Amino acid sequence: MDKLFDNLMSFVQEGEIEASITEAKRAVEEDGIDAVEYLQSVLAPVMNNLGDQFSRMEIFLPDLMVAAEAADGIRDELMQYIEVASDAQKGKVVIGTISGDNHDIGKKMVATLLGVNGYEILDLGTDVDPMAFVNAVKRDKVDVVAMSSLLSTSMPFVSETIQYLVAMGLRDQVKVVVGGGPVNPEWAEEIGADGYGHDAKQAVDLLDRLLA
Ligand code: B12
Repeated sequence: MDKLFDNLMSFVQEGEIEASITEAKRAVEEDGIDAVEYLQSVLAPVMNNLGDQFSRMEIFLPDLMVAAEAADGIRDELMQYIEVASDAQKGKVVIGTISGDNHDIGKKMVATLLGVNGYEILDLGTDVDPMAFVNAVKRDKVDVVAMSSLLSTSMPFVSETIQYLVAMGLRDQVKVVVGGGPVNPEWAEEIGADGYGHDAKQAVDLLDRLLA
């Protein structure tokens, strides 16, 4: 995986979006790497590494935007190799990135992996208003509300969503799970969520456990 990480990292750092996508495709087709494994073990670490570089001010926002475009392109390209479960019977999940937050790379990865593992996914996108999650519980009878928050400034809206669910008598009908950079298990417990997932794989394990 180290070689694949280095390959992808160098293309992304050079801002070579097309070459990044071609490299991901090559890894799957020629090296025989499983597409989901590539997303989890190559693309995610590359993005996280770039995040660290951004924090140290070694790279800047335009670099991140190019990286995000490459990540989106790679995910779209690799979808053709990923078998989404046609009998999505494990449960229905509404997922979204909370109000004020437009980060969606990780959220899409979680949605993809849950879909692959037999969950029906209703993806509300990014910058999702708390009431939109509440409405999905009311209207669409979802089993799980999954909220992603990458910005500390948006975290209060995650908590607000749970408070609305409680106030409207809907909290007992659904499981609520949370994830994203600044989120941790202690905070998840504090705001009354049912669980926290550190990555997309953990999200699947968490839902399997909660809905068992
Ligand atoms: C890419 C990126 C961007 C891209 C986003 C593109 C896109 N379409 O998503 C762009 C360039 C647009 C961007 C913009 C901004 N960003 Co930004 N960004 C990042 C970066 C580098 C990577 C995020 C990412 O995609 N990681 C890879 C994915 C795979 O990981 P992930 O998102 O964490 O998701 C995994 C897990 O967290 C988990 N997970 C995620 N969601 C969920 C949900 C559930 C339910 C579960 C169970 C699990 C789960 O599973 C995922 C898959 O494994 C992070 C740094 C970092 N290390 O996180 C900063 C970061 C999140 N950004 C940051 C900031 C400040 C911003 C801006 C405000 C910058 C600015 N000054 O304008 C804007 C905000 C715009 C907005 N309103 O949202 C800060 C946030 C700080 C904070 N704690 O509040 C970070 C941490 C950078 C930093 N160190 O300062 N950003």
